Amino acid sequence: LAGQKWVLLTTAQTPTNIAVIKYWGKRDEDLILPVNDSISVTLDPSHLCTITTVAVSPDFEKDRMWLNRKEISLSGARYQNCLREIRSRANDVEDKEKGIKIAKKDWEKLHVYIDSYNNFPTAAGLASSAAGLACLVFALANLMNVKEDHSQLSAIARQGSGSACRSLYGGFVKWCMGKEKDGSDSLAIQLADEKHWDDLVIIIAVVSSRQKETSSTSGMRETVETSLLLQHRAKEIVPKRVLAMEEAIKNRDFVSFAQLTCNDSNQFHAVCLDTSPPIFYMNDTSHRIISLVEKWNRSEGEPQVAYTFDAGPNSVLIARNRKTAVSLLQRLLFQFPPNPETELNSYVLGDKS
Ligand code: 2P0
Repeated sequence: LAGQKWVLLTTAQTPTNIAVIKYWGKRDEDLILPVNDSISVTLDPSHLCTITTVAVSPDFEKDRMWLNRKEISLSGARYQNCLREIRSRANDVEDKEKGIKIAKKDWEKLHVYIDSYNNFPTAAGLASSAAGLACLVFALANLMNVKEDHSQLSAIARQGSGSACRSLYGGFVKWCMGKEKDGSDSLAIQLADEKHWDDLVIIIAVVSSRQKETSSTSGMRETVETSLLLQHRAKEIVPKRVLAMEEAIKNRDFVSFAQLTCNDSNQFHAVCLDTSPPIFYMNDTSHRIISLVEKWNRSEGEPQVAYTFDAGPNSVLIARNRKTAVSLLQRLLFQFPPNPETELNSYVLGDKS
């Protein structure tokens, strides 16, 4: 950025989120409106996250973006929608130290540079778009002095990627599907903050860091078009499950939380299998991890660990406390001894030591 008249910049860091009641299927593709509510847990921001710096300068001739140090196109509708929505809410900005003054009306003419970096594999089913788009919207909102609250910003992030709306908050978050045609009430709310249930330990077993074959966007489009099971899930199953999950979170009821989380993950993958042609996100290693957890939970008489899998084979394991997490790691390492052939690595999240 050397040689510019002036540059104003800001940096934001946003964690990814993992759904425990899944979003899968849109009722409006352009506005990104889902067919059901979803609930997620936001990870500790010091682990899997996106870091985004946004800069503005009168010398920038067009908007540009770099993702993981490579320039990417901003011409897609999703980026354009987020940029337009944030710009339309921009306010006066003044940096007295640098002697910079930007009037509200000037934002329409000024261009931005965006530098975004994921500290984890992109598009490998670890919700990179969730952290990425939430971070982009949050950073731009800070730069442009947007006054909207987190829920209103979440409705903008949603237009970049559905799951991104849930990354604007920490703790447990619900994306309310909303009823309005314009999507104004399809936004995220916080159910409980990050301190509410801090016994939980999340372990992500990276089964493969390869990019997935079917993107979430095209996968869910095919599911909406072909799966009858999805309609039953969205209308009959998820509304009841969301209420039960809200209750489990409120009461820190791990038994119910784990059962609902595992059931919902399995139903999401059943819906993928019910798609024509079928979509397979999990692999043999994923299935072995499910068996390991199911057998252990049954032998203990009640769940110790919950598992959930997104649009990829990597497992997210939620242990009820640190002691259980240690035991889980031992079991995983015993069954999948680290060697290049198994491809299984573990990251321990939520470790405060
Ligand atoms: C979720 N997933 O609730 C579900 C579970 C994957 C499986 O949200 O098209 O990347 O950008 O709205 O948000 C992945 O979908 O899709 C996702 P778009 P997105 O986390």
